[in-house]
Amino acid sequence: MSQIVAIDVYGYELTYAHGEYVMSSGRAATSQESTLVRISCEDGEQGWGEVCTLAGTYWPAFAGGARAAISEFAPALLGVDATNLGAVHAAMDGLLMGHAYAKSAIDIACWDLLGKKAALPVADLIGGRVQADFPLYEAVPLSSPEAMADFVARRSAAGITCFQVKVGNDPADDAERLRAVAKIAGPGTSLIADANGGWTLQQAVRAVRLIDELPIYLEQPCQRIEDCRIVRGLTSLPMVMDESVLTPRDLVAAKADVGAGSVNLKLGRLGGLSGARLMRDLAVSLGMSVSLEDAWGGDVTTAAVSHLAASTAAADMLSVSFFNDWTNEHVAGYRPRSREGRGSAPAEAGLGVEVDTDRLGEPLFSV
Ligand code: 0XW
Ligand code: MG
Repeated sequence: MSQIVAIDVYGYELTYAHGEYVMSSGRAATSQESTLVRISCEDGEQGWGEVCTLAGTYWPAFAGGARAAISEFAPALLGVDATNLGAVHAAMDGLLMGHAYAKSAIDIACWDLLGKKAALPVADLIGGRVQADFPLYEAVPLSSPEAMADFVARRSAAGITCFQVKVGNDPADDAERLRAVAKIAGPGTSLIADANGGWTLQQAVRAVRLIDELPIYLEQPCQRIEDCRIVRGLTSLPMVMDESVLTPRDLVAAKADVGAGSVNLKLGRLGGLSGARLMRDLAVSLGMSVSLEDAWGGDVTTAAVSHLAASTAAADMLSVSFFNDWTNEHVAGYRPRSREGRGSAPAEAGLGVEVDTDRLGEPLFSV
């Protein structure tokens, strides 16, 4: 039992480590607004969570929305037992429907707290540590074929063996991008072409005709799940579903209707570690592999993702990202830290990272 007595909400800026981050449909940014929450309990225990939405056009969420939603339900969390995740979600859901991304930060902080109380790393609480370490992927910002091939060459030299290649603009140009990257990628490297739903159905039909022979996965070619199903029917490329999977029902549809063999699970879209663990276990039981991450984030997000990945069997995992390698600002001493393209989860209790509040300034607000 750890009754919540205070919630502090901090904002900070995360700049992209490789210049400009570009996705389909002209979505581009050099920095993102992230939100950290600290939950304090009457027994002196504290937990940290983070949510970073990737601007306001990646999914229906934005930094100001996360902060407004948290300020809405935070008062209802005072007095709630932070180690009782069911009670925590009931308190939030009782005030606000949806807004899974805002709830995600609170959920992660409560898992951190529960782990500290139990003196166990979060990985031990959400399935058990089954991987000591795991390979990390990095996204290749959408650019010219040459610049994208150059990114892959540079980051391959740093030990990265999986790349998510951003596409989803003109299909002929995208095919050039993918060919350039496939040419430079080593034999042990996996490539995932992620259109982020940027192709119309007609564009996606043209695209798969041009890229069908390449050794790549195809992620979320179109926005609508029914368009992805049509595209899957026209290509032999293995498919990954991302943006359109929000619920267990969507996940079953991704497998049964679309024919996707993998799903990209993001903490913020699923209400935190609780929702992501549920979807991870469901995906694995459906025979699908999973990509594990969030939309964006810093050290705290990376720590949460590391525990989810460490508790997922290697055979069930398609990819994992450590966003603290993609961003320059480190609120927890740049931990967890990747090594030669591989990540691992901290061994300490909870998330296993210490946030340095001196790096954050004053909270945006507290309840
Ligand atoms: C959310 N993203 C756009 C950020 C990272 O590049 C992962 C990615 C995705 O869509 O999978
Ligand atoms: Mg994606």
